[in-house]
Amino acid sequence: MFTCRLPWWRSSAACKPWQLGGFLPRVWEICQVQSPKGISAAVGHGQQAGTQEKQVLEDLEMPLVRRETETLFQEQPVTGNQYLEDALLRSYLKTHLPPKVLEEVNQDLERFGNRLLTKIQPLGWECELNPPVFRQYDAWGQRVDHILTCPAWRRMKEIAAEEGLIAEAYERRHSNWSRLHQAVKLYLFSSCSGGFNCPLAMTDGAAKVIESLGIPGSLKNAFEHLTSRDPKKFWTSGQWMTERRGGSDVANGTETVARKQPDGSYRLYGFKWFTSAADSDVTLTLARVADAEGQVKQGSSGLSLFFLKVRDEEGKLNSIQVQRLKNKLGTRQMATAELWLEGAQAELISAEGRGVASISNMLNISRIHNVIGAVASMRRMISLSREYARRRVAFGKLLKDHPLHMQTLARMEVQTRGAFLLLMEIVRLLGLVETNKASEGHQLLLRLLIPVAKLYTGKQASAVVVEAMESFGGQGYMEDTGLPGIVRDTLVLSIWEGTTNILSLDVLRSLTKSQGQVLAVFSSTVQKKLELASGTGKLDPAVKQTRDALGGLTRFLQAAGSRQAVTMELAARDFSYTLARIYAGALLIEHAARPDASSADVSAAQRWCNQELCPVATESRNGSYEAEAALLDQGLVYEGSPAPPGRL
Ligand code: UCC
Repeated sequence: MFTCRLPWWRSSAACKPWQLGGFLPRVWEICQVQSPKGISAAVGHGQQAGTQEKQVLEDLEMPLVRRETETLFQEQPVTGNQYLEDALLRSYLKTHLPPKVLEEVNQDLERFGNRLLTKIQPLGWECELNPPVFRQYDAWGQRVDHILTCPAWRRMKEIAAEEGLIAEAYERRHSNWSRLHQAVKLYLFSSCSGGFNCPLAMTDGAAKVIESLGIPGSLKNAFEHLTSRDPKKFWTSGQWMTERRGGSDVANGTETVARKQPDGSYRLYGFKWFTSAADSDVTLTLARVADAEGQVKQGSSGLSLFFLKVRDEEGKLNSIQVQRLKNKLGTRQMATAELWLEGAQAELISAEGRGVASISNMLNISRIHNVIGAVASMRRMISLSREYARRRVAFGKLLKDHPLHMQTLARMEVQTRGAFLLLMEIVRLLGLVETNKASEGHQLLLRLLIPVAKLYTGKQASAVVVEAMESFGGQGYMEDTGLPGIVRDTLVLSIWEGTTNILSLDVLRSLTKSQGQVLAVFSSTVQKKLELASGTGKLDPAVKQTRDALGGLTRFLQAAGSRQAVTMELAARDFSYTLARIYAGALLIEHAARPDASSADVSAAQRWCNQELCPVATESRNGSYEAEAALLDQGLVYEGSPAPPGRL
């Protein structure tokens, strides 16, 4: 038996003799050969294949106990440059980017794809193997509170700077396409980042908050660090929002108090229950400013936003104590800590009482990163499943020749395509907003689509990666394949940055705040996309299904005014799913209506639109929400009374 330090999926270079350290080249040869059922040898090994085949046959002729080593290996899926292998991504860029931008972006992504494959994936795996360690005391009993991260994690930070994974969005060298360029790089980086995508999400959010404040003088230096391409200068940021009393209900859960100092700065006192990437350099956090009598205002309007450095120049914590690191289901590569703020020096950066509104700029960016992570996980798992299906034999033929297996992969692909196009749409809109090219309609649409995409893709990704894991059979459940790690890290995507229900309520918030305008823009944008695709023959049924769904949505909304608030709340999740499905359907149709669209593009649009596109109308017609409201009213839900069929 041997164990390869890198799992096969992390790098196409896995199992190469120079990475197996002391293992014999013989092991390498055998690990690359055919299965006895006749799968072709790996491409590119040409002449070697004959010798290897001979060796396998010789081995197989021996009794099992005498075989030099085991030959009945599972076939290892090997993927290449993830940019070059992503047909949808490439066709999207080709369709939307102006030629000059496309040329530059294409070059950068191809190079980055190679770097990811050869250098970054192995580092990501090192991060998996070496999670952070918390050392509270030194050998002499002194409290030190050190969070020790591995060299690969620290190298990821340097790479993030070198690649401009934050900088790209703020330099704006491709004008409104800069955000999209950055998002695509993050999408490629995400599933081999060893969890470093998390601090980057918050760093981007912090830079965004500072930029939206007009980069005040006191934060200029921080902004330069957060958006730097210089690894020595680059800072990451945390986002300390969650306290013991509430992760979702920030307004009522935040107990941290800010006391003003004679020099105008503040000192923060409180306890932060979840602080992701606690090794970050700086953070944004919420607190209640105490008045002269030490009193604070409760609720949302009592919250203000603060910026603080986690450590001083000498690396000493800023009056912060680390209580412990969290023991999480996933994202174990990243240190999430419980922190006591014991007078941490901080700067007030929002107007007093406008903390939630100010930090929502950060939330919206980190929610987009969440979408990036979701789409990236789905894409990664499907690439691997597809590769595996090309190599693995069951019942006498390759998995790819089993119709039921391929139907499962195709369904996952359709989900991933819809999610990918939603992501591209959001970052396209964000790019317009950030370069003052957006209309009011674009801004409203962006406000609506961020929570919609976050909640929908978070759920989709969890389902898709679990399904993809199953497509490997028992192998998918084995830790050293790396697949369970992807699954674990994906499951958090429906939780952090706002759960599905909280995001569904945020969708309603955007509707109320804009007095319904967000939906008017949503509807007209979908209609425009459908008009462009009308009359293309194959897509006509999909166009009709989407139009019908839009009609159902409109009728639901027309009746909404007469409904009780509780009914609208009960409909919030289905309503958000409806928006996601209709909009993604329109995007898939638009993409499939291009003159050079592939048959896969057309088929994805057709399949997507074959699903229930307007669940909120169906449920509403069935009277589900009223029935659930009545059950709630009578307290029956708590007594285990079943919800209407098919609903959770
Ligand atoms: O989990 C966390 C870190 C994890 C690591 C991150 C990595 C992710 C990337 C992954 C990469 C793969 S940090 C914790 C995350 N916590 C949350 O997301 C909080 C969830 N809760 C909510 O979102 C709630 O809806 C709250 C906290 C926003 C509700 O607060 P309030 O105060 O009760 O809400 P209000 O009163 O409705 O809103 C206050 C103001 C309003 O503005 P004004 O006063 O002008 O009317 C709202 O319109 O804030 C505005 N506002 C927003 N504006 C609220 N939400 C938004 C929004 N999303 N966009 C714009």
